[in-house]
Amino acid sequence: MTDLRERVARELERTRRRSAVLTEAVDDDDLIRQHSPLMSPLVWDLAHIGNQEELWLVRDVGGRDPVRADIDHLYDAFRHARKDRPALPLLGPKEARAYVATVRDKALDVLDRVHLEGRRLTEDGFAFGMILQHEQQHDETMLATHQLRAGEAVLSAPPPPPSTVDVRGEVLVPAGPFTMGTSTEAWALDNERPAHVVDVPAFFIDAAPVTNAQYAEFVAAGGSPPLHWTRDPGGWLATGFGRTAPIVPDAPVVHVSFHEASAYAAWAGRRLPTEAEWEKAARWDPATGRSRRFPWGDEDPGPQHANLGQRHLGPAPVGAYPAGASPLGVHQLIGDVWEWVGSDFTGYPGFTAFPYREYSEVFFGPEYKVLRGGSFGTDAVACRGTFRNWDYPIRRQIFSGFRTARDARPAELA
Ligand code: AVJ
Ligand code: FE
Repeated sequence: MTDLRERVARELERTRRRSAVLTEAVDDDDLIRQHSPLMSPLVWDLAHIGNQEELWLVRDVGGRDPVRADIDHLYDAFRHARKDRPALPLLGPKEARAYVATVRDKALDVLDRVHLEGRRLTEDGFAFGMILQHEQQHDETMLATHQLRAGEAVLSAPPPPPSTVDVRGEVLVPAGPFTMGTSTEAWALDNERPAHVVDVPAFFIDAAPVTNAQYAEFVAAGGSPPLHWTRDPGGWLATGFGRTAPIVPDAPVVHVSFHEASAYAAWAGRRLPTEAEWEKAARWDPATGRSRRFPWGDEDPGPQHANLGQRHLGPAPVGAYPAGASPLGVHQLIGDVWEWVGSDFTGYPGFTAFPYREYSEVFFGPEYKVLRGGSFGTDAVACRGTFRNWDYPIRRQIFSGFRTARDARPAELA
């Protein structure tokens, strides 16, 4: 139990340091400005992180008095669209920093004192895990805002590791049932639950995400370039976080929409994997028939497994993470780029919203497509083999790429 509380406190602290980097890298004027109508001002994300922490940990779990009930409406994502947020009477940079620090002190006090057992919201520290993942999700959103921001580079990180193995072609995933989703992962969110068996016909899936070089061929054949690409006499350039350089041919393509990903797949005579196919490729262990937490097994992600956590500011080349491959030899399913799959965002059989409908359920339906596996901008705590992200199919400001798949033909299975 103390272990759990210590782990939560450590992760809250580590995550807050990242939020601080993302909001201290720019000046006050930049923090309150809107860098794209698709995104909130960074100072909105910061206070919203604190407001969610106040609502769930201080008020609900802790039963404490509100810190700032008067500002709840400003930071309710359903009350004001992102494009309207700059015009709101938001907390300024100094006030927002003081607010999140006050809330954090109270949340840590709640963490020290609250009984975690006997209430589903706090069992295994769920509410703390949810709020931690919420902040990490906004850290990725803020990173996407940085990517859209014009001007000098303000963030830096070492380059991703080089490729060490040759990864190419496709992998056969044999037909049969597998367990999709989870009923046991303590901090899994409602849309990942419950575990259920899905029978998946045999299919082939790319051993790696589609690369810049592969995607550039599609662009040459009439496809749309990804966001942040510009043409140069010598080839394509990509701008990342204020730095422009030639595209890395063997790195996964990033900043493509679902529509562009689908068009590429059709051009290549293939299709996007379904969500069930993606998860079977990522979790199914052919030796035991069991579904694992990650492609490499049940161990939490380490730097040897996957490009996660904003350690690097871009995807690593294909073949950079052999230790993260699945038993069947599918690479880089976790980290690098979110992967569009060909499925709508819907609830699994037996889904129940928890702890609030607005996290997932209100987004179920055909308007949203699913992305899997996390990106270089996703924290390891907010990324699992079962984790589901979603967005509108036209969106490409997120760190989105894809891989392709196809049905297996009977003659290929003999
Ligand atoms: C899961 C990334 C689609 O950013 O809209 C953050 C996460 N939900 N605050 C989003 C989320 C509420 C969500 N995504
Ligand atoms: Fe949020």
